[in-house]
Amino acid sequence: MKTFASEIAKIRESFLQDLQEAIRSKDVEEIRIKYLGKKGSLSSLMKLLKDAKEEERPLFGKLVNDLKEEITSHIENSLKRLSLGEQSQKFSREKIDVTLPGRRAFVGNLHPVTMMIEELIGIFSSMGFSVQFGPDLESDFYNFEALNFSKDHPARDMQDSFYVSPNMLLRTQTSNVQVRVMESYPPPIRIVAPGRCFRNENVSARSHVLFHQIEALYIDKGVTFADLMATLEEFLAKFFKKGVKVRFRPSYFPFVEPGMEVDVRCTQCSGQGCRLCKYSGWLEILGAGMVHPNVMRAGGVDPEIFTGFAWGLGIERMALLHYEIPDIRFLTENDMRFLEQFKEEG
Ligand code: 2U9
Repeated sequence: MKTFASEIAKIRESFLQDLQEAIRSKDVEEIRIKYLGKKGSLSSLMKLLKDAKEEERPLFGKLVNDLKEEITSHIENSLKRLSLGEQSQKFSREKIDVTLPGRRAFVGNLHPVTMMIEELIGIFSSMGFSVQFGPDLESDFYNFEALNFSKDHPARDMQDSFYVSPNMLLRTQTSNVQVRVMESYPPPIRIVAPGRCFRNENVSARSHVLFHQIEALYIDKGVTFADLMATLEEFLAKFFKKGVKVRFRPSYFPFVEPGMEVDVRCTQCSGQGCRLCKYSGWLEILGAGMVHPNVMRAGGVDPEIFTGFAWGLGIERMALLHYEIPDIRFLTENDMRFLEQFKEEG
């Protein structure tokens, strides 16, 4: 009896001592485990109880229970007290200063190639052209055959185009879109087709394996070369601002006849000769021509009834000229220091 009662007193004393030293609610939790836990001091007392004499057991049991109640109530009180203090400390630490200016959210901007495409689409939609898209992966028919490329044309070579199978390749120009539109809709057709194109070239400051084009097609009864020249002059005046001088040079493309290349007077030196125009005084802007009768037939349009014009333009080339970018590779490297320069004000 004596040893059991003194054991209880010892535990009680050590508990009160421990509790006095507790600073945080975490400490109190540890104390709870130490005394009331499965392997705690009170559990060991219960084991002693088993060895006690029969007549002493009820009294011992009561003593253990009383101690357990006392410990529990002490622990609850300390936890309440400490966690209140901890909470108010946390609140004062996390105080929000509502008068501070807000943090700016990250705002991105359009890619210069996208801005260029949108500007060109804007001009052509104001002239009555609608926008059409087509697949990047295309069959030999839509990429070459329908466009009057001869069987032995060098562009068809494995070395110049990216083939994924003998009959399928990454398109080398967006003309596949126009052929598909000619097949699906009767004239009049007045569309522009922007999109990605791929050519197996050596990458340099001026050319890349991935680039973008925008091509146009206008087919109706009585469309003439004069219509083509007037449309291009109007477009170039809108794009390069009024008064720009335009030059037409005869050229050859398999899908048009006759074909030409179109230059504007150098925007930097007005024709004096500078690095931008390679001292020629002119900037080569696009290629154009009257749609070849073979191409009309391949698209299911009768060239005896309808005529049409088409042109094509490299977007990256326009972006380099327009934004004075020295190297085409900047456009695909995703360097934020480069891209952020195209952020608009505001
Ligand atoms: C159809 C019929 C004719 C589109 C044309 C060009 C001339 C041209 C180049 C410009 C720079 C390609 O990106 S570039 O290297 N394009 O010179 N494109 S006529 O003629 C077509 C298109 C579709 C059905």
